[in-house]
Amino acid sequence: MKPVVLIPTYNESLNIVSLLSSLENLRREMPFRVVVIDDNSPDGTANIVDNLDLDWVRVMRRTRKDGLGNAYRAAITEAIDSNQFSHIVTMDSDGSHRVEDLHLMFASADKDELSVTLGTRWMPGGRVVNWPKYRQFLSKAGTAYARKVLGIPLRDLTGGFRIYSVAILKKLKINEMTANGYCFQIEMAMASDLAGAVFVEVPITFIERVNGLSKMSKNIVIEALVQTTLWGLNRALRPNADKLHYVK
Ligand SMILES: Nc1nc2c(ncn2[C@@H]2O[C@H](COP(=O)(O)OP(=O)(O)O)[C@@H](O)[C@H]2O)c(=O)[nH]1
Ligand SMILES: [Mg+2]
Repeated sequence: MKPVVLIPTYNESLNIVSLLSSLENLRREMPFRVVVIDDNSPDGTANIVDNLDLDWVRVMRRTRKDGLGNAYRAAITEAIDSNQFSHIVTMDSDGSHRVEDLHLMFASADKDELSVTLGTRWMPGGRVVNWPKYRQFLSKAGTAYARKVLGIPLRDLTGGFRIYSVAILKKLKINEMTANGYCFQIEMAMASDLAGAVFVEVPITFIERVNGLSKMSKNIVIEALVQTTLWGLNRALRPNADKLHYVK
């Protein structure tokens, strides 16, 4: 495997150094590279990473806060086009996604050419720690709704801790995707499903951040609800149209 780990950041100066240091330990077993995708964080996250001067970490500097979906799509496209990687990992920067779980996820990721490995909270063995009740509700309800409306039998559709094989990503029309908040994760799962992904769900422990602020907002929840409903209606009214839209 030749993985690259993509880590989006917005004002994560208090979290990014310790995450990179944990990842450095895991690199002894799996020498992946890292791209930090920073939206010009006012707290200087990008400079902090550059000053660490790690030859396995690169910062993709973007000009302004432009949403998780746009940040990921830019980095995913660049990683695919570089032809250097076999797998792309997506991971939060705030310590919620544990490096020890990534270790377990790597073990599942090379089993199938078209694999998508999902870090999953809502399955036996999965847990959340210190997450407020309303966030747990939003996450569970969001997955349950998307699962029902889109007919994708997965247990954590909004989670962002994943490993995609580059082979499955190459089948997708990434530029046709528009979801920008956390429903980016739902859109990626839906498109991968349409492209014939082999999903593997790995239980993870999600730990609420200790430092810095969540970027979750009401608009992000509304976007997810509206988008998922529209995707579901589209799917019911025009079967196969979404496959043409998302799959090359
Ligand atoms: N580059 C970039 N990263 C973002 C943006 N919004 C959120 N993130 C990052 O995405 C990850 C998840 O966001 P977070 O605020 O922790 O969301 P929560 O865990 O759902 O509360 C963190 O690493 C954030 O820094 C954005 O607009 N641009
Ligand atoms: Mg978080």
